[in-house]
Amino acid sequence: MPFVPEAKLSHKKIIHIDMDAFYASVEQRDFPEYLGKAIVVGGSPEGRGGVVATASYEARKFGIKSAMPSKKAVQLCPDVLFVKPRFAVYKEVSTKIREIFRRYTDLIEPLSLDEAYLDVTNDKLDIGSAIDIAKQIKQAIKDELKLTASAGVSTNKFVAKIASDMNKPDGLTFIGPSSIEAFMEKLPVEKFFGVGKVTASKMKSQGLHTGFDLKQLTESELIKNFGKTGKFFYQIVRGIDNREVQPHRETKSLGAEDTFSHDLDTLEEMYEQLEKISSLVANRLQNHNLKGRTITLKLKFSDFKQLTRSQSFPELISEQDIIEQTAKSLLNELDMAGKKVRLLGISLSNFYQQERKAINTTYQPTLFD
Ligand code: DCP
Ligand code: MG
Repeated sequence: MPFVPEAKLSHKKIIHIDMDAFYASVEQRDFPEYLGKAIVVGGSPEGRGGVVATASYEARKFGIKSAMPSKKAVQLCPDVLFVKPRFAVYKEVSTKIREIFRRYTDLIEPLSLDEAYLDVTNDKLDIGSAIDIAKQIKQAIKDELKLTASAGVSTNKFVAKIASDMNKPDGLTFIGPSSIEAFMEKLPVEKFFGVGKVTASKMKSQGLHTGFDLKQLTESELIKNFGKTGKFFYQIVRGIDNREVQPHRETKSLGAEDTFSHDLDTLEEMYEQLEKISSLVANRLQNHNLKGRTITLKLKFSDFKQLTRSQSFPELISEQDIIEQTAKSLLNELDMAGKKVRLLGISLSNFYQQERKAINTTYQPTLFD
């Protein structure tokens, strides 16, 4: 047997799979009249419109994206077709892709209906090569579900997730242990977990453009500058991410948040953002078939200080109106004089017990929450 250094033996094999333009691809699959067309799922061209859940690749060519107000989508592409979401169908496809994953491993951590981490260090079929497993999974999704997925293969979750996004659609990207550090050094700061537009521009103003630049800072400098995420930056630029794939993670809360390109200092601007965010939260709750009793508003200020305020209800909530009104009234109770807000978020928690067991995914998991 050839000599294998111990460090090599302990490498995990992680795959991150993410379906391509998920809702839109399902609609194009089931309704061929949408094939080759610019379509968006969610939102509507009339009235308040709400936001777009996702856009077909044809629509993305016009600059249309997830979470964009419908009005903006129409401005970018007047011919865009609005399609009503069919959550039950997406849920069914999601169950089927998880069944495909389960042929290879039970260590599956879904992040949303269309995305999951798989730990295939010891795969059930003894295939061994994570790249081969990723190829087989992609092929099974194509053959059995007539959809495409993109895969990232690496030795940790962070790099696998970035990799799955690199060659979309229908991509397969492998970043092996010997290339992780070089890869992280070249990675633009925007791609780092927790770096929104504001942090990115703050980093750039300090001459920090890539992982290489971040690597020149000490751990305490990073923590001082970027709060608790700084600790994660320190490790990940060195290729270290020891988070396990967690197969039975319960949903404790589900929500959405946004970091703004400029700090908000008027209540009007904040209200406007809360409207958008509550529409996203309501979508996601529907997506996961969840209702909760507690609504939490989260704010992060320009000085990185953060606070949350919650309100609980006797009954289960999932309606956008209630979420929006509650978030606004929680905001009204705060003394916002002279405060600048860089992030707003709304989440629901305190789910109905039965649902809580059935579902094991949060939409955008936060590393340190
Ligand atoms: N979704 C949503 N609201 C968002 C983002 C996404 O409702 N702000 C829904 C619609 C997407 C699905 O979740 O189809 C999966 O999200 P992704 O971020 O993976 O986006 P897509 O699969 O649509 O596109 P991509 O090919 O970039 O993964
Ligand atoms: Mg996707």
